[in-house]
Amino acid sequence: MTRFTALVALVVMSITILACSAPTPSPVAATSTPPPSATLAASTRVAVTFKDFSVASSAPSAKAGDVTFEAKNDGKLPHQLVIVKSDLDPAALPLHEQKEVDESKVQIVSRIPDFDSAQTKTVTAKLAPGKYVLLCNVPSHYTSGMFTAFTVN
Ligand SMILES: [Cu+2]
Repeated sequence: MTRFTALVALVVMSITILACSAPTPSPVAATSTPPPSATLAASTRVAVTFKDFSVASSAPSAKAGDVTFEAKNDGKLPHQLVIVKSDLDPAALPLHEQKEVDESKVQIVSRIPDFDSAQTKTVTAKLAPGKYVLLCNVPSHYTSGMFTAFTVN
């Protein structure tokens, strides 16, 4: 009983000493989870809205560098975001079997695979100046109008 009490006292003392000598936890928490403002400052953010069947971006262009695309599926069907670098007319990219963009014939910079209705997904890509097309390459979606032009300056 007395040994147990002594042990408890020792444990309590140790915890107190540890708590006093330990560095304050707030700077650690701050470095492990940067505030949202730091993320915003680090890269340009562009919202891209997907519907059945259209793609619309919140801005027509961005500055060269890291660009974060926040893709929101406001449609009923699953969609995807494919970022293509191309000087071609956005409506005239080479097709595979008249249904989808032939991905072997265009320069794909980055993509978000199929994401469901009501989901929002993000991808960050380092973009060089030039002309781009943001499109959905689910079969027949591009030919149904799911693309929009995007310029990087
Ligand atoms: Cu689609």
